[in-house]
Amino acid sequence: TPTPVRRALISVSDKTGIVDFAKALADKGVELLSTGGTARALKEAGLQVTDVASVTGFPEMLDGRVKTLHPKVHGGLLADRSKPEHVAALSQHGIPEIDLLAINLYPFEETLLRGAGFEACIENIDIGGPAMIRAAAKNHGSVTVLVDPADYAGVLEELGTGGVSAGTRQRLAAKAFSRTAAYDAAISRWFTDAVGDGEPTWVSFGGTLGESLRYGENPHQRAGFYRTPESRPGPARPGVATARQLQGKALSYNNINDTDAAFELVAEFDPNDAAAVAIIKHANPCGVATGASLREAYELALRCDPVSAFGGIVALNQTLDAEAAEKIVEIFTEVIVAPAASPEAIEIVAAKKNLRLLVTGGLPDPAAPGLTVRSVAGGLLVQSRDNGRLGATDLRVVTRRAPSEQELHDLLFAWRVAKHVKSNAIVYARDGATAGIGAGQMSRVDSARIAAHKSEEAAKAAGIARPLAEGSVVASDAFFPFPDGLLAAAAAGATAVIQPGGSMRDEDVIAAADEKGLAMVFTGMRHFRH
Ligand code: 93A
Repeated sequence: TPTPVRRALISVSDKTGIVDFAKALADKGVELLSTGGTARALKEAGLQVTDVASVTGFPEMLDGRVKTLHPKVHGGLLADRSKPEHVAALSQHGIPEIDLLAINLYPFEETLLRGAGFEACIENIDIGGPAMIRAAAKNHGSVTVLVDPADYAGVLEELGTGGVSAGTRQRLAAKAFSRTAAYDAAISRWFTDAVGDGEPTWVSFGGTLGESLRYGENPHQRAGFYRTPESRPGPARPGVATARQLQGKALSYNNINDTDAAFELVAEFDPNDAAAVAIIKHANPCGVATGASLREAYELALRCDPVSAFGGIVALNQTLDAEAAEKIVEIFTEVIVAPAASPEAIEIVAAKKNLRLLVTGGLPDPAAPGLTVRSVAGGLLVQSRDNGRLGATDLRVVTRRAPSEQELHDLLFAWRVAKHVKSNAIVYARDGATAGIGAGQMSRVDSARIAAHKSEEAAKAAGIARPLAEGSVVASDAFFPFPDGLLAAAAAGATAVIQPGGSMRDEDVIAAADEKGLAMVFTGMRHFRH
């Protein structure tokens, strides 16, 4: 049912169209309440207006910070007229019903855009206005809320036919909540930025500036890189672009995507424990290894799949040094990313003009919270980041044989790598280095076989008599639905297994492992990645 309007509260910073609107309301017999500046403008136009201060019994105070924040105002906006108790409470406390709120907020965004200083921006954060908007919008069953002068005319028209319809009140309430949400988003973006570490950023009000990229995943696709507002150079944080490019060609869409995958992976390994290197192609690792030095780790990572590593992305968990740089530049590499680089290393890389060298200032924390976003037809999929991490005490031994200390070490290494391999992921590892990786297959047993095949090829290329996977351990990002995948891993020479467990046929899989003399641990955690 349409609600009549007997009393309206008008409080606007942007006075566009307000005198005409208020006049039209007064002509319909609507009583006008208003705040200081608005009341003055309306009185000057010859309208009869009640000051809010005379309703609340308080003067506007604290430079106007407190004008409408009072039960006499909020009671009138929030009382549900269909509830007799609400109506009774208003009359008991002498609170006037407010049927319509016409309002717009202190011009925070405009103040920001004209380049005002911190204090001026703070002073232009409206508190009472959003409170009233939200009160009126919540109570749209009884109250009409107008946050946009463009809506004045339509409401006047409806008032001419007896009242504002429920549909209009709802639509206006939705618009009102959108307005307060956008207003607060603008404040939070600016504030977060203002209290940051002082670097100029790319943030412009209303969004972030995108850097256009030459093309997308393929040359016929257009692309850009849009930084999140909090993204600025500084210590690496997950989900935040902090890298500085020291040299090389402009980064492509695929470079950025792959470099991100490479660096997130290598960050799994504490630089204080060991040097670690990951080589990435198409967002999957070709090889990952830890070592006594970056050079050693790089050589071991490269050994895992030297053919695929051609044109890859190399990520390091420690400062790039000359010894590692010398080795890395021997083959064609697209990007090197590291927390830092020594002057000698920078000089060595400089000989390869196109090679992109990125330094980040630190490593992202794999355990940190955050969000990932992906687009699908019709919307966005958002999820919390896969920040799951396990230690030895989180593992449950399910076989007769428990893993040896060395196996346990390698199992955890393989598990950390598997988290960063597209599903279905199978990772063989030995002595802190991957020995065969099977990625992105629709069947787990295929991934196990591909990883084994790669370990044979890698051994041949390195002149090693037996496949790298022999005597290795194996990680599976999700449970083995049947024993076949596990048997394929056993056939490849794996001696221990890490996997989530939880299959209907866990018993069969465990029995197969026992039969082959394998040690197996369950993580209770899955690491799908698509
Ligand atoms: O300073 S406030 O945060 N505190 C209040 O209690 C309050 N009530 C209304 N800002 C408040 N307002 C805002 O004042 C309104 O949102 C509107 O933008 C402005 C209108 O002030 P005036 O009528 O004095 O020009």
